[in-house]
Amino acid sequence: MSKRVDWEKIRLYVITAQDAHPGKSVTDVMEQTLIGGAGMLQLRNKTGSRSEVLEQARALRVLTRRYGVPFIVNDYPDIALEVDADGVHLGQDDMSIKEARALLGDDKMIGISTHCAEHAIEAEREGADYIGVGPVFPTNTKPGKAAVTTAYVAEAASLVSIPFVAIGGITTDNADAVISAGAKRLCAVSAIVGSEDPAAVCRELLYKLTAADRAE
Ligand code: TZP
Ligand code: MG
Repeated sequence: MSKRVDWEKIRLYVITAQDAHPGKSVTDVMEQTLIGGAGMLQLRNKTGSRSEVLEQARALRVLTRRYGVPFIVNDYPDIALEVDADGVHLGQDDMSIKEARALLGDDKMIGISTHCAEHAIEAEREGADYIGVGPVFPTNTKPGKAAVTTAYVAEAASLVSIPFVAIGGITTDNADAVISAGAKRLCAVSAIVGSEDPAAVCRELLYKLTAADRAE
């Protein structure tokens, strides 16, 4: 697998959380999301050592290959390369897309978090393969970050032609509003991996996305 991924199949992008289920490995929790239909996974570990992140990345690479879905590593392009992940996810304060492209080559995906129209336009111009659009709603996963609201989702839908995923505080209760604003793809952490039944939450979110397709 490489950046030649089939975005039609990627509607739900799920990101890891550490310690969401004490006693269960991140890999076990993420397998539940794949059983529920997640189309792409990201390892995001802001607290662990490099060796812990590498170990989790290796395990998630094996898992995602088994399910045939793309796997992205947040923050560590070197680990993305080492485990042959499908790409890396950057924040606005990380290395530039150009620098990441020089490290990763043309075959890997580069995604970047964006928080306003200017970020989205720049990301597309610089060659990002996809963007995150958010946080749509306030979220404890990114505390202190102002919510961009569904207004930015609607703006992104009309501004960029690369795929975008709406992210930030998205739950089964508010997903319809995000989809109505123009999101074809959703991304979530806590609503999915913090749930007692991650597979069921994935199915519900995917049902909402495909119901919106049918209504088009
Ligand atoms: N980037 C923008 S919002 C966010 C990230 C990583 C956090 C999303 O987590 P949650 O728990 O789905 O709100
Ligand atoms: Mg980062």
